[in-house]
Amino acid sequence: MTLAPRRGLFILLEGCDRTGKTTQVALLKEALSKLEHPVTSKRFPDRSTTVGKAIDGYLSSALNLEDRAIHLLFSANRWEAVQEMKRTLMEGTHIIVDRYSASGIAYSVAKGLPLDWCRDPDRGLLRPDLVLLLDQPISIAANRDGWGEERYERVDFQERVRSCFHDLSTHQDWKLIEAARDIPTVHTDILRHVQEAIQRSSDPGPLSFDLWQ
Ligand code: 2DT
Repeated sequence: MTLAPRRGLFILLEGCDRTGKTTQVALLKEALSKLEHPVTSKRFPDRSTTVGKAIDGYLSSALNLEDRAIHLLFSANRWEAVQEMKRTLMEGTHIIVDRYSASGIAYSVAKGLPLDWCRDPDRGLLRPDLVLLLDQPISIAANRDGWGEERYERVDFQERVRSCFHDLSTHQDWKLIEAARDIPTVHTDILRHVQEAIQRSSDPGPLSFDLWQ
């Protein structure tokens, strides 16, 4: 009898714009690969799908959509990835994800949409095993080169997104990562949390399709 492999962990990095998520996802992936953990990464929005192309048009301001319509497209973009993510995790590969449902909620709540309404379309999605919230004062991000090029890069808006991330994190066991430090220090901190999670979950149990439930 062949035993099924121990399933992979769904590791999520969240945070406001320019908190270094993309850099940290790449470093974490490299570090876990070196430690011989099967690992892959993914980011949302996934702009490669039909839904993702519409989202990309919206983000680059080529397309205008109602706030609720774009919110539902972001959610659909996560739902359409579920089967592929499930397969990858069940094969024993960890997935490091750059943004997910919390971004969906935080950015739409920052536009003024009600929290419950924002959460509803994502109810029952695959739940992450570990959430790392990269956090820093918005003034630090706003001093980075190129700030203001993206649709959402405005200080007042990002302040509201940050505050929503904080509200979401208080109800859950998220790890708050102080992102205003040098890249290797932040990486070491993240890797420590991830290694602890991997060690803790010698048997991570079945996948949970109960996000926000
Ligand atoms: P990147 O710059 O990280 O590609 O993000 N966003 C993202 C939402 O408004 N809702 C969502 O559900 C997700 C996943 C955050 C592009 C922008 O899209 C926002 C920034």
